Amino acid sequence: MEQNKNLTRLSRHLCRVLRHEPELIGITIEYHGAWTNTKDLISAVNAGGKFHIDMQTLEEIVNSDEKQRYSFNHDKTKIRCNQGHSIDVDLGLKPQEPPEILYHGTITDFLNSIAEKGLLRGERQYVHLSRDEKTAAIVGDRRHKKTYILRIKAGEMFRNGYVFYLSDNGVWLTEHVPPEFLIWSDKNKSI
Ligand code: HQG
Repeated sequence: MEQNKNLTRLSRHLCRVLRHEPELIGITIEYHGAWTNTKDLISAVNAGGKFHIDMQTLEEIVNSDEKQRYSFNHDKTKIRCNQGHSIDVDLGLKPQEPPEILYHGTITDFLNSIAEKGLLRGERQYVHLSRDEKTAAIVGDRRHKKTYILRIKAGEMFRNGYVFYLSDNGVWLTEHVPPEFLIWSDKNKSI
């Protein structure tokens, strides 16, 4: 149990430096592919003093992550987060046709603003959309407030020229969802 908690803390730290703040531990993220050198990452994490990691632990985190947040390259000399970046990187994802409907889990506090402006990417490179309601609910629930699930007319957006990508771990990404492509159920009904 304690071991799991440590791995979760370590994994959060890895997400933070690989997606948002590489400068925190002095690593560099390649623009193309968002890769960082695995050995450099391990040394930099350990030099930070707060966490200890070795290759075996890193492999355990990559393999056991419930959202498959990380990938190694073919020979494990490089590692990256599959999505979620706020730093400027090109994951090299190819545009894809999305399913007709996608889902977005959020909280009721944000609904007025979303109704007005649509879904904005905020700090991240893309708006994150889920392929099913269950996954969207998990995304919304992590804020521990009243969750709301929006449906997105992704097929219609696609036919209107909006570009979608599918990350290696199954998250649909697009730059902006304008309000006209949102499907609302009862706004006051939480799930
Ligand atoms: C909301 C986690 C007001 C949006 C998750 C969301 C996901 C607006 C928040 C991944 C808005 C941004 C991404 C508008 C959007 N007005 N609020 N116009 N448009 N929002 O964290 O989708 O664990 O950047 O609804 O599981 O919550 O990190 O995006 O609530 O997969 O791997 O602004 O992050 O994955 O929050 O989560 P986020 P998200 P990881």
